Amino acid sequence: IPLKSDDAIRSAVKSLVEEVHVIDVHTHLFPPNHGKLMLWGIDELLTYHYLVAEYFITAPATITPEKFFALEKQAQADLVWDSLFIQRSPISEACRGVVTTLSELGLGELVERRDLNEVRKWFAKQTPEGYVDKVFELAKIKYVLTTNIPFEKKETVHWYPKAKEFDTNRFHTGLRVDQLLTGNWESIKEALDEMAIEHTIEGVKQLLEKWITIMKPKYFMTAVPPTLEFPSDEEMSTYAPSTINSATLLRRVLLPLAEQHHLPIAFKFDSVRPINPALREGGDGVVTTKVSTLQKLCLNYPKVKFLATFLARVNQHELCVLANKFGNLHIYGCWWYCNNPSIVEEITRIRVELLGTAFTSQHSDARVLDQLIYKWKHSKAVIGGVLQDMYVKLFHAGWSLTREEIQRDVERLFGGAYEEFMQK
Ligand code: FIX
Ligand code: ZN
Repeated sequence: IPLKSDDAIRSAVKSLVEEVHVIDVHTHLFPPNHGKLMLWGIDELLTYHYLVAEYFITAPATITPEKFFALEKQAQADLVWDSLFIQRSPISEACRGVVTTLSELGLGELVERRDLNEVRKWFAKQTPEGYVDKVFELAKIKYVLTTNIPFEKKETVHWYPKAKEFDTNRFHTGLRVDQLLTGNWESIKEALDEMAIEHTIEGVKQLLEKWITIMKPKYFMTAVPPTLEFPSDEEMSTYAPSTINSATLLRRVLLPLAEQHHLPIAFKFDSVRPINPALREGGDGVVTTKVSTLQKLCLNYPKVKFLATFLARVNQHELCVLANKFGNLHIYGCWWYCNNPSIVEEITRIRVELLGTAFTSQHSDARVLDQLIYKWKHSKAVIGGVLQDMYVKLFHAGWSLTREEIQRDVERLFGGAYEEFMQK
């Protein structure tokens, strides 16, 4: 039965978006059996690098980043809590996220009393396994994609020589290979040595093929350094086949592997790292790079599928135009400094207007499990609002709408379009 009024449409869209179970196409989460790599709980939430960077804007000169990072996690969290939640109101997006998370967990009363110690006691009673169930249920997550770096020893020990078993229905892996595009030969060499593979271009290919077999990733993922331009054929022909640099690792290793193994490459453009190294993970910045680098990849590698997200706000429009031209390109999420309601709203409007439902509206980028709760709640509120407007406009144009039709579209925007693209 068609929905008969603006109000009926708005309330249907609102509840369908709230209720949809999402596929989170990019996170930095780990399953419980990865030990300390799995981050969760109040102290991790408070020391998220977004909050640490915000803390340092106004931190006293006596607390340098060096001193801060030398403290125990709980002491770091105390400083952030006191500065950003007690001395001022937590109105930034990252701060509000902590508040939303605690409220959704049912700790509203403790938040009301600003009782950090009671909050800690509540978390101390949770188990990692039980907490994963709780968070996935609250945040309404079908499954998440994880970030798995074959060049990080602290990660690879969980996979090699013996792989740990974990819940692969809820944690899908992504093979993260930034070291190739940054030409970080030191860490590539270490990984080669670990598996006794020779230090050649062929060797790097072999290494990644081993990791594909071990990790069974759904895609390759890498950030694209701002200095990397798509190397021309002419440029490539000047390199001896054995030359190892980011251009050859891109064109002689990553792209051929993607094609041979039918693994899409998920790119992240426009980050620059670091602009203030003392802040560690929080020290990276944003820069506007050329969207045409991606256009060249899509054009020259029609058999490779690309997922892409851009960090610079000004690139979002150009990116949509690109996605409108290439069936081998799929846009995902509003990344990091774009994951703020004002920008999510703007980006989502442009995307729907140019692409309809052929994109993935958001990813969480959660590093701390609990963040799934607020990142999805906040994003859904904004994206749902935009969709309400879009469907009401369509209704006024003369198109009748049913709840089922809207549900089909919403499912696409929160994971279905990603799966369709992956299966293409
Ligand atoms: O490159 C990435 O995957 C980024 O998302 C992270 O490195 C970044 O630190 C982050 O957490 C942003 O949300
Ligand atoms: Zn990330």
